[in-house]
Amino acid sequence: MRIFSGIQPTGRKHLGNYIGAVEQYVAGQQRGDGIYCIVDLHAITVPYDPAQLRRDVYDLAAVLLAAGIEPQRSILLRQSDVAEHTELQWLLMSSTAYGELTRMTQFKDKSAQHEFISAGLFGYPVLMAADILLYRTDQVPVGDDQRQHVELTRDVAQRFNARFGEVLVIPEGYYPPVGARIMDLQNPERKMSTTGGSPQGTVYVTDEPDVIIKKFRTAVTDSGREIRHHRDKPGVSNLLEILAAVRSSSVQELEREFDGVGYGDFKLAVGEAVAGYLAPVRERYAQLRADEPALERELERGAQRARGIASETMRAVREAMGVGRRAG
Ligand code: AQP
Repeated sequence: MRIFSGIQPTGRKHLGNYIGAVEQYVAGQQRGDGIYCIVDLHAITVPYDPAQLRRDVYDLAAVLLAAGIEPQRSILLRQSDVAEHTELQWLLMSSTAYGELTRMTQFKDKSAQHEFISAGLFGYPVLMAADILLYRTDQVPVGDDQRQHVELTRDVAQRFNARFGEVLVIPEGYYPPVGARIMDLQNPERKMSTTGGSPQGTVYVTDEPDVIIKKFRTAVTDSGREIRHHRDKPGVSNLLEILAAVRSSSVQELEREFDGVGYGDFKLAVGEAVAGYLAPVRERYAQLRADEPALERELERGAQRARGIASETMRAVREAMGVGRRAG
């Protein structure tokens, strides 16, 4: 089984990215062949600083390796190193409806945040579809916010196959059972986010343990006393999900364990658990990040392996679409 996912090199990665995505990449290595892609071409669809983008790619490569992506086992690559991603995006544009793209909630949210709305931002979901379909992916581990994009990828692939023949593999989304949508600690009605969150409500993978504990101690809960997962208790429910994810236990077990415990002690317990969970990652990250040439070598090795798979898919796609010289 082939597993593929992309992740943007934008700023520091937060606990939502880590639990909802990165942890799933590491676990995916037990189920199949993983391809994990640092999607720098997605990052340029909103205003950005070129020098910072290069640094962000290395930061993220170090986070992924520190988390447990094994480059001997999985492919870790930088999207822009494999030109087939953008070629396939263009070819898939003709199998994508304009109306579909206008309905993407991420496009609506992001375009409301910026004065200049790039055409790249509009085409973002097609590039994501190309990333996934290029590697004949079976499974895509992502957080809940990417559900709509994965569904679009499936629709585009099905439409392509119906028109040009059975060339593309139809992928399935894979959403973690707990932690698919980690919420902002200060505003538990909104997802923890790189751009839309509150500083105190966003826990970063590289935060110091005391900073993490402080963020949890000040997390918003409610005026009740019960530690229970319920729609009316978004703050407490979020904390229960976070703790379940980092301890690999279930929300129900935790409800029993914390029955009768006060919110203050509960928040401290979650903060300490998260700080302990991220501490080894932060330490390995610091070592790996210090050696940029080694990170670059890993990315180049990953790109070489990825190109082998990508070029085969592109041969089949071009042939089916009647584009370019006839194969063989
Ligand atoms: N709050 C979240 N809970 C669970 N999973 C999440 N993901 C993002 N937020 C949460 C998942 O992380 C992966 C990488 O997302 P990305 O490449 O979009 O990275 P980002 O832009 O830095 O993440 P954000 O926070 O989602 O940015 P904003 O909100 O600014 O657009 C994906 O699999 C995603 O589902």
